[in-house]
Amino acid sequence: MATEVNFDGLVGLTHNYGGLALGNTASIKNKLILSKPRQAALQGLDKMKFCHDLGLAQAVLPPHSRPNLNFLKQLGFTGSTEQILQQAEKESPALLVTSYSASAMWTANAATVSPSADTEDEKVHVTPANLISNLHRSLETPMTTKILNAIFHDRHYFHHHTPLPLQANYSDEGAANHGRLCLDYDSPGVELFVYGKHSLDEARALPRHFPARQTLDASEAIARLHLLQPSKTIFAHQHPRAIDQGVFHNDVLAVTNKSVIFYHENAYLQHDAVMDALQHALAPTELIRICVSNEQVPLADAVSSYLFNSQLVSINDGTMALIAPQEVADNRHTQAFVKQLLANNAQPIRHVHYVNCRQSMKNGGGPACLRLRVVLTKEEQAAINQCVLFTNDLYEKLFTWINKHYREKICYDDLLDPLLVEENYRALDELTQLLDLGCIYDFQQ
Ligand code: SUG
Repeated sequence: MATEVNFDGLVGLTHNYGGLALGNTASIKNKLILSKPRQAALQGLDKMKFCHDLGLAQAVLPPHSRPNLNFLKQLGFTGSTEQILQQAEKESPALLVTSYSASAMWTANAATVSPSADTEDEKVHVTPANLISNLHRSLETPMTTKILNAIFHDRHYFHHHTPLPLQANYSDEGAANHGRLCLDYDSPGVELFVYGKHSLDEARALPRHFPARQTLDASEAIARLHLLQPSKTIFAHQHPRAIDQGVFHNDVLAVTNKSVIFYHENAYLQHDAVMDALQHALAPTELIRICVSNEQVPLADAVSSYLFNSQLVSINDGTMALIAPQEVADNRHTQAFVKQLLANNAQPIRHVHYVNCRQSMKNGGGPACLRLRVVLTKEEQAAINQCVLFTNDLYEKLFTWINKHYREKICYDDLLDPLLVEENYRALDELTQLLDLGCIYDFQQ
């Protein structure tokens, strides 16, 4: 028996709107608006509780320590914490904001994970994403590597790879560009890798305005490292026009679960060929395609509502549910589509649940961005750190912890406040005890 466990990122104490992510329209639009870290963290926690109450396996990943003072020191800022922050702000407000980013909350970008049913050595393979497309996100990789090693520590079950080379040819954004299709979680699956560019082939279509964040070279390397069967591994080209309209990750336009792929017709460059390849690799299991046309949901509405960034999950009664952002209910196109979807009994999605994750959405992170899917057998699940698994008790503890430590609001000037740094240390120190993570943060050394 294998289960899909969703590892959600706990929103960090310095959640803010830096306007740092080129190609992510929400991030750019909301640059430097007031952020509400406590509300953001509670919205994330509520989503975890909702999934847990639905009977899904849920777990949590801790935030990273911010500001990242080592990063600022590496760039030549010196002195006390206060002096480092003041110098950085004087020279480059963007660098100051970068050092404070809580972007590790979007754990769909933490790593690519292949379940043991798909790999030749029958281990779970994990490759942390290098996230080199954006400076603030690239700062996550060393800490993410440490955290994943601390949680999935048993080498008998888990094979950890180092992140890919820190070079543009190998730009990798993790599970946000990776999907899996299978009959059941424990049967061998087809892994789908979606890329926006190929380093060696200039002739391929590239976006004109925004960067393509995932390369084919990176995806191919991960498939090799994870010992996947070539006949069950499909590489698909993301549509460059979609990237230019704000689809910076494939999970903004597509989501898979078991044998279902739910996607927008503009998600892939040659979507018929991609679907044929998936069906061929998945046979004899039938691929269930739920394709949404531009006419049903215009691309701009798909991006603003994040319909496809819903979590598509299997419920114990054998049906599927979509856990969608509240914005889907508020948009007339997506609302009409959902009505149509639920009226169609020929497909397995029987419920659509709405969750409020607006604080994250304003930075371009929907429900599916906030979670890393890890398919685990019973033995593998028993071999991980048990304290990160979500229970009602953990919910109560995290609820109290957030209310005790998080600020209600953060504006740009607060980033110069050394007290915020102290608060962050105190809170994370307590969290490592709550989650039994040991001393994983630099400030604990
Ligand atoms: O990488 N936003 C993130 C959102 C990630 C969403 N993840 C998935 N689609 N899986 C990004 O663009 C904005 C940070 C800021 O501007 O402060 C940011 O990094």
